[in-house]
Formats: sequence, C-alpha cells, structure tokens
Amino acid sequence: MTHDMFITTSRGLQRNTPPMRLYEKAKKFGIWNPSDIDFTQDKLDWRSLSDAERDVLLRLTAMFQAGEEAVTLDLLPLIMVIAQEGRIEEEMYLTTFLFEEAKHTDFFNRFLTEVAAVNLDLRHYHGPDYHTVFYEALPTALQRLQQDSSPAAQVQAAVTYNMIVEGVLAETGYHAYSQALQRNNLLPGQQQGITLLKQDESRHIAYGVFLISRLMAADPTLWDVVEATMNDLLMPALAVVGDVFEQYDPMPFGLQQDDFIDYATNQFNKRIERIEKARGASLEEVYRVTQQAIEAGDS
Ligand code: MN3
Ligand code: FE
Repeated sequence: MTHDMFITTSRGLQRNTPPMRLYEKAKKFGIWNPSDIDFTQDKLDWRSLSDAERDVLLRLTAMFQAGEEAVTLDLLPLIMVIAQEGRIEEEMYLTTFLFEEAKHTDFFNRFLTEVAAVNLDLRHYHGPDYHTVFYEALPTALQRLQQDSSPAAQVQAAVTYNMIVEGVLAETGYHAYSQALQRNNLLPGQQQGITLLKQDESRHIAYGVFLISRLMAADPTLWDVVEATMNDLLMPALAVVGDVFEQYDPMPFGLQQDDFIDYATNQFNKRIERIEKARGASLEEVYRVTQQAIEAGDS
C-alpha cells in the first residue's frame, strides 16, 4: 500500500484528542526505568518469609510475569491495523504502550531472578482458567486482526486485551497485591514498581475504552460484540482469581478474595458504562467524554 498523503503535512496533528493526550502523559509518566528500582530491602524481606508466603508471591508473580510477556507479544497486530488506517495520533500513543509492556516484562523478570532467585520453570502456577485467557483467548483475538481487520474484530481484540486482561486481571491483581505488601510493610521495591506500572496500565485501558467507543460511535451494533466477548471471558477471568485463593488455607498476608473481586467489578462496571454510552453517541461526544476522563486521571 502506498501513501497518498501525510497528516503532518496536510491537516496537522490533532493534539487536543484522547490519543495525543495519552501520548503526552506517557512521555511524562511512562519513562521510569525498571533497572533503577532498588531491591536491596526486598531481598532481605524475601528471606524472612514463610514457605506459604513465598509460594503465594511466586504464584502471583508467575501470573503477572507471563501476562506481561503475553501483552507484549500480542499487541503488534492491533498497532499494525491502526497504522494501516493512517491514524498517526493513535499510533504515536501505541508506541509508548508497547514500550511500557516491555518494561513491565523487564520489571517482573528482575524480581524473579534477583529477589526470588528461583528456577524460572513456573508453569505449574498457571491453572486451566489462566490458560483459557492468556494462552488461548488473548493471542487468538489479536492474531485474528492479521486476517480480519474489521471493526468487529477490533472490538473483540480490545475487549479481550484492554477490558478483560488489563482491566479485570492486571489492574486488579496489582491493586490487591500492592495493598497486601503495604499493609505488611514488605518488599518496598516491588511496591514502588507496581505503583508505577499501575499508572501505565490505566493509560492502556483508557486507550482501549476510547478505541471501543470510537468504533461503536460509527456502528452501534458492535455492542453485541462487546457483550459476547465479555460473556465468554468474564467468568474465566474471575475464576483466575478464585483459583489462587483455593490453593491456600489460611491465605497469607491477609489477602482477601473480596478485595480482588470487588475492585475488579467496580473498575469493570465503570468502564463498561462509558462504553455503553458510546452506543448511539456522536464521534465528537466520544472524544469529549474520553478526554474529560483522561484529564481527570479517571481512566
Ligand atoms: Mn502491563
Ligand atoms: Fe498494559
């Protein structure tokens, strides 16, 4: 495919739009360096933990680590579609998105090799529901875009990636995990990294909500794809959380299943309401509402 025009030399970049606002935020807040996190105290803390405490942290970290690798590996087909559609502002933002997922992969790898210092064969920590979401649904939905870049395929990919994997699982997992570490005053390096990583993640999800809303403003019947994808994946996603809690009695660190489920449900509902409003909204309205949420830091 050849180019018949360039946006920067015709209408110019639209800086006051959701993707460019997210890009500005990413250039400011997304530039932290995982190599700078100081794990000195974390290494001492790790030695003082009980076997069960170490096991639950390893299980959660094995899930986060593979999850970050999966989102790093699987994002490219979506970036390719956005680039082929000539959406330069969105692609500029997406360059930061992929960089950040790589850094998250880098961050958890440092924790596993330097703090936990374990043999990296952690596959036994990935249960059947984890397999359904990360080994199957995520790569399938994103790789579909290589043959089918239709709006319906894009919505399915974004709901799977941004709403389920990032919105329900990653963000919730980080929230509850860092709360538990804070309460017990443990692993300060890990706490710091996760705080930074959660900020990145909220921009990723904001982009996903924007993308789904933009597509739905153009075709309200895409709501059916949103619902069908959620119906397929919401149960296995929540079961990933349940699977963790089933392994321990008592659960270390005062981790509560309700904390995970409540936070996940609230975040998910808030975003799904925004997406549902895009059904029948104009594109201008979607830009305005998304922009407000981004400025309010409420992504
Ligand atoms: Mn991430
Ligand atoms: Fe992400």
